[in-house]
Amino acid sequence: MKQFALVIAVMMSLQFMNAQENYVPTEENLDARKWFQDARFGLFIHWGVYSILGDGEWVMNNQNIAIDEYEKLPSFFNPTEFDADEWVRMVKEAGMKYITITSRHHDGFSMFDSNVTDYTIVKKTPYKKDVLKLLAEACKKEGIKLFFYYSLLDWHDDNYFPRGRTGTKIPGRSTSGDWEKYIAFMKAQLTELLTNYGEITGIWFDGHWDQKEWDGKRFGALRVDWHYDEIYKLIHDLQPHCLIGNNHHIAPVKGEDFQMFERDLPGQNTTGFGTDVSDLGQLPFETCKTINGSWGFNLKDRNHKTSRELIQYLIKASSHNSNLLLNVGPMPNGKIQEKHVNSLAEMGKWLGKYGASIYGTRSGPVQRGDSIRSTQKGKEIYIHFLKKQGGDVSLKGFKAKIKKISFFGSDERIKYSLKKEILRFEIPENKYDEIDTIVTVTLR
Ligand code: JFZ
Repeated sequence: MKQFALVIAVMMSLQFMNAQENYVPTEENLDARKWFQDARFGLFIHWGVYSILGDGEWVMNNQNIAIDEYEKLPSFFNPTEFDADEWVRMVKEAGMKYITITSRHHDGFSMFDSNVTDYTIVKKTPYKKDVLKLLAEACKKEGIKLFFYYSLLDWHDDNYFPRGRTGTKIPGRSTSGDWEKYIAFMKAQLTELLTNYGEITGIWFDGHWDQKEWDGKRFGALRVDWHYDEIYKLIHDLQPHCLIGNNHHIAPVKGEDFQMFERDLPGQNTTGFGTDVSDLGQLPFETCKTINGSWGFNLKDRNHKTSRELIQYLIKASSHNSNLLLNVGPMPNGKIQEKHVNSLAEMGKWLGKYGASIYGTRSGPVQRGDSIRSTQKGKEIYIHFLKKQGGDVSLKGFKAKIKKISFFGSDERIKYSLKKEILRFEIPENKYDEIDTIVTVTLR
């Protein structure tokens, strides 16, 4: 019986996954993965015509806005204050190395010039400009890498049929459609995105889960074939280095280049819909997180995290061997709310001082829940103390041979003892930092 289930599972995965089975990443791709892991920190941008309503990017679904009503939104999307250079400057000052921006979200509206649909920022808004093009140019000038978020799920397109689990109460959705045409449409758009905007460092897919059976508790089988084999191959053929990630919350699918986590650190599943620990793969990790509680602009969301919380989250992500993709939802005028701009500037200031303990590091050997995390780069181990605790520290299970210990950025040595794999030293009261007390252990 068990074997039978396994055979069925394998058949299903073959039928529905159709991964890029023979995918061998190119040299360029492996280099890009290394760059990605070293970068550690990027900006996520959720921006679309939904921003006008100030109620998040799911507003069409959450308020059940009919197709023909929603189609009025583009006619008043006019972000006259948008300044791509200003966004990129902000990103640089925050110490971020890349941007991932929504090229098309679940509402199906393209924030770029496309020849395969009229439902685009260029054809339907008074603004008329291709904001992705403007951003791509600004990024290129400043050496910031660019990723495009691309939704597989579409609440607007007739050919997104069969319908998924979401958007079922949106009035005006067609009752028939041609799935293969929808796949062809996505391929055409991805070709545009990977042809007209110079070097694109990655594509960030989302929406896979819309086509999974759901019994209110658990996801079941997938109902469609996403043709990942063809889509992933197309991307890698156009730009071999391009890093493919998919927010499907399952183990990596062949053809992908990084594994992403949503509102959760790798190995944790506090949201309940996150990736199972058993599905952690070998690819570079990225976790995405909001500054308040929303991805798209939400006028009433006051749940802003403090810069201390955000910095500590970045440290935790790095200690989990993961990047942090931190989100902002720009306003319909093209500005990013001041509170978020300020928090990013604070993070940048911190990274300006302590960046060596984050950039280019991998997970370190000492991890104690929320209070002590560590990162490592070569012979340097950075132990991050995130909470104030008694002056004497003792860390069990420390196996490496030590050359010296000091506070980050200082030559002054800290006295320590290392016996039976227990590392002991003292952090004096005046050395405690409210955000992060970093002790550098240099190995022999
Ligand atoms: C997705 C998007 O729906 C959301 O708008 C945002 O872009 C975020 C980064 O990614 O969020 C999800 C992902 C998975 C589920 C729901 C929302 N899910 O499994 O039900």
